Amino acid sequence: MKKNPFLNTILPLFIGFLVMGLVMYSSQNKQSTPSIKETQDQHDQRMAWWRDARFGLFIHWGLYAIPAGEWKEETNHAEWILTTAQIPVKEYEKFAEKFNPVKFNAEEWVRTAKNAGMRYIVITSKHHDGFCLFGSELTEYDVVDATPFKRDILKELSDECHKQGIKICFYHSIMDWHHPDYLPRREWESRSAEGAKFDRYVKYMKGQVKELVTNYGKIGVLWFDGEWEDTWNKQRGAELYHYVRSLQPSIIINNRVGKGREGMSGTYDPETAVGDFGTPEQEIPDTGLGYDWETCMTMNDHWGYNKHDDNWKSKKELIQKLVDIVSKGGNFLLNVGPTAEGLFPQPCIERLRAMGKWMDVNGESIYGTTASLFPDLEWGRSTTKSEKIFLHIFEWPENRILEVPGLKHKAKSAYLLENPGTSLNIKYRETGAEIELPEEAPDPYVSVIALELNK
Ligand code: H79
Repeated sequence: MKKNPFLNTILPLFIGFLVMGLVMYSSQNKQSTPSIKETQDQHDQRMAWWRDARFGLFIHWGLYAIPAGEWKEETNHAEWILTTAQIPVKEYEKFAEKFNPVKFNAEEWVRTAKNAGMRYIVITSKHHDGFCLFGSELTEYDVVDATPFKRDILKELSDECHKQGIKICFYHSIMDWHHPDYLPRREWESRSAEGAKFDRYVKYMKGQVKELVTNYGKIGVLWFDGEWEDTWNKQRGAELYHYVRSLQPSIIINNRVGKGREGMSGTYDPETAVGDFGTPEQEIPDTGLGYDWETCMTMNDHWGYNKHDDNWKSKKELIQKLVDIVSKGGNFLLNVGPTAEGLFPQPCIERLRAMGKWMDVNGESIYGTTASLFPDLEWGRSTTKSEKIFLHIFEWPENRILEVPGLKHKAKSAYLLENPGTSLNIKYRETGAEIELPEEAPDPYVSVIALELNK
């Protein structure tokens, strides 16, 4: 029989290389971390509640609420005060003796978030200052051991979240200015770094993360931060990501767990870096990013409570930011910095109330929607959900004609979301549609039109 060189030589060689390649690939994987594999379907299922939610509450709370932004002559500090005011760790620790937020009421906080239309809460379990808002067995520097308050704040808040049906999520800082094994030291400090072992710090942090994901029921998101110092690296990030997933497989983790974040824009390459979503900070990208992302933002100019900061964004700005973000396929994580007494500042409460009122009427155009089908709408934004298109009008056209360039698909009906009984007239032109509007914008912030499509 004639020899077939393909079957006799090339194919076995090819298979040999393939097997070798696979063995090398899997052993490489083993060397770094046991990775959690999931199909696209499984991934989509894991992300489903978060994509549906679109709107969450960020809470920055810790010892820094006590100085409330003030140190000596300066009034511009907040959660960074240990570093920005160069307060020695021993001195900063003394705030713990004064931390007694007797007005803290988990039921009220959760209700306020829910009434605002928020579907998840992300609270600082530990910020860069190293102080923990939960009872940790691994340190005394926490609310239970070091403060007169003694109550486990995360326990009360997570219990209440589970009760009221809203997701509880934790922000946990990788950077830690308090732990003796964390490196590097701040340049200005006098604490010696002798004997410090970063690996021991990582063990501590992982231990705490284990407490967070095992003692407080089901956690929605672990939101890491402070990953930018040189001691943190790609491998440590990948290990931490997979470790957390191994403890709670369905948990969602932000991209700051690793080293993939590209500055404050929060963008990254989800194909090569760990993390489930991008994290633009204090900014909204110009367009969607092609993967999951969440803009986090302050209501004034500080994350932690600053009693001098009155630079509040208006209700209109906040509602328009929410709409802008959702129209680009992102989530909005809006921050509140509670006082040392345990209260949300009054301006926050007023803004959350206004957002909730708007969401009560227009939430359908936010929850579970996907990004705009139109590249550019000069009067506002748009979102889509199954057979509906929502048009968010920021500027009510004076001629009462809303131009929707590119809309050619005939709609079954068009109505104001706040009054589904209305029926708006649509004219179709070569370039798109024109919708006839009533004289007055029905909403002072953003009025929404729903188009039902004939599918
Ligand atoms: O937790 C919030 C911030 O504390 C944290 N991320 C959000 C979610 C954050 N860490 N770093 N940064 C934000 C950017 C760094 C800003 C700084 Fe500064 C400029 C640090 C020191 C100078 C801002 C201004 C903080 C202190 C002064």
